[in-house]
Amino acid sequence: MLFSLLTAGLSLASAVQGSTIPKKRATVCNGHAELCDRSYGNVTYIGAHDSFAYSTDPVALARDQEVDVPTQLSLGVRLLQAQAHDNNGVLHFCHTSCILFDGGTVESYLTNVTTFLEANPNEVLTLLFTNPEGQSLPDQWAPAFVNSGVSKYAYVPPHLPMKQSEWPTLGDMIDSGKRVVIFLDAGADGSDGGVVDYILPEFDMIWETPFSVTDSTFPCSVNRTSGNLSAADHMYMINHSLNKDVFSTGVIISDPIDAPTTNGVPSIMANANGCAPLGGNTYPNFVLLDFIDLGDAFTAADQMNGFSS
Ligand SMILES: *[C@@H]1O[C@H](CO)[C@@H](O)[C@H](O)[C@H]1NC(C)=O
Ligand SMILES: *[C@@H]1O[C@H](CO)[C@@H](O)[C@H](O)[C@H]1NC(C)=O
Ligand SMILES: *[C@@H]1O[C@H](CO)[C@@H](O)[C@H](O)[C@H]1NC(C)=O
Ligand SMILES: *[C@@H]1O[C@H](CO)[C@@H](O)[C@H](O)[C@H]1NC(C)=O
Ligand SMILES: CC(=O)N[C@H]1CO[C@H](CO)[C@@H](O)[C@@H]1O
Repeated sequence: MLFSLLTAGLSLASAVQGSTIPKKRATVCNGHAELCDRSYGNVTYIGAHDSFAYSTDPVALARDQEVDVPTQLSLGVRLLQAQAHDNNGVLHFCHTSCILFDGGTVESYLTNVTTFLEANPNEVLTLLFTNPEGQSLPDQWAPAFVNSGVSKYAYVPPHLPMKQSEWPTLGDMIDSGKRVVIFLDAGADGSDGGVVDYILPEFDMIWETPFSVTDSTFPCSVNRTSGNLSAADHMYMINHSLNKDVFSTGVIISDPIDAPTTNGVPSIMANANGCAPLGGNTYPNFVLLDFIDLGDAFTAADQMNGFSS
């Protein structure tokens, strides 16, 4: 009797203790212990421009990458950019048009993202997609996020817009499991027929430098922005890819020949330092690059995040 009371007491004690043990906290976030206590809005991430448009074929002019999305992620890319178009009633990632470069369905692309998230539980990832045709968020975008499994990781902010300083820490995002931040350039305000709480309006919270740049000095300006937050209260992205004007025809393509220099530390740091005064004296949150496997972008990101060895 005494014995069973004792064991009952013990199991009650351990049950009570079990419920009060704090949830295991992430100790390494996006590869660095220091990042666990850092706000999502105070980290520099490397992004892959047109991430789906990869090809090893040098004559595939519509390509912007030469390694696939799983490889980009394994190299350290933590923002994936892609442009979506309707292809016979299904949302596909395509470059300008699906005839030029069809990267397959958004849902199959996102399934690769889920595979990465499941295998890498201590990583925070940003998805920045463009919606040039104004496809419906509830009817076209949300099913791709739900069916692929990405939506269960999607972070929903407590209010909109979020200032750069208001984002949670990477540690909090990882602990909560809500570690994917999803931005859309157009339609997330409901203008394309409805909102989805985890699909966020990009330009209200992120400004961008000009795109289709052909000047290798990358002069900085606040090119695309919207909403009521100041430039300093926005996060910001530098579009650091150098394009070539083919035979001065006005047709621009991204050029892998320049990529090792463009994606090198001096070129990225010069651009970042040129933009910092416009961004409240902080480094860019996102550095968007072509041909992510060339150059040394991750060293530049480490430097901006304060990890230079
Ligand atoms: C998704 O992953 C598979 C292999 O794991 C790969 O063949 C495919 O190209 C990937 N898709 C993209 C868009 O990278
Ligand atoms: C943004 O940059 C594009 C070229 O990339 C240019 O055509 C446009 O005028 C710029 N807009 C603003 C507001 O700076
Ligand atoms: C900006 O603020 C005004 C006044 O508070 C509000 O009516 C408007 O909706 C805001 N715009 C955005 C884009 O948040
Ligand atoms: C993060 O904060 C530090 C310290 O204020 C700053 O030097 C750095 O530029 C910030 N990085 C970003 C991306 O905001
Ligand atoms: C050249 C370049 O990288 N341009 C891109 C800048 O970023 C926006 C994404 O928001 C893309 O639409 C541009 O293609």
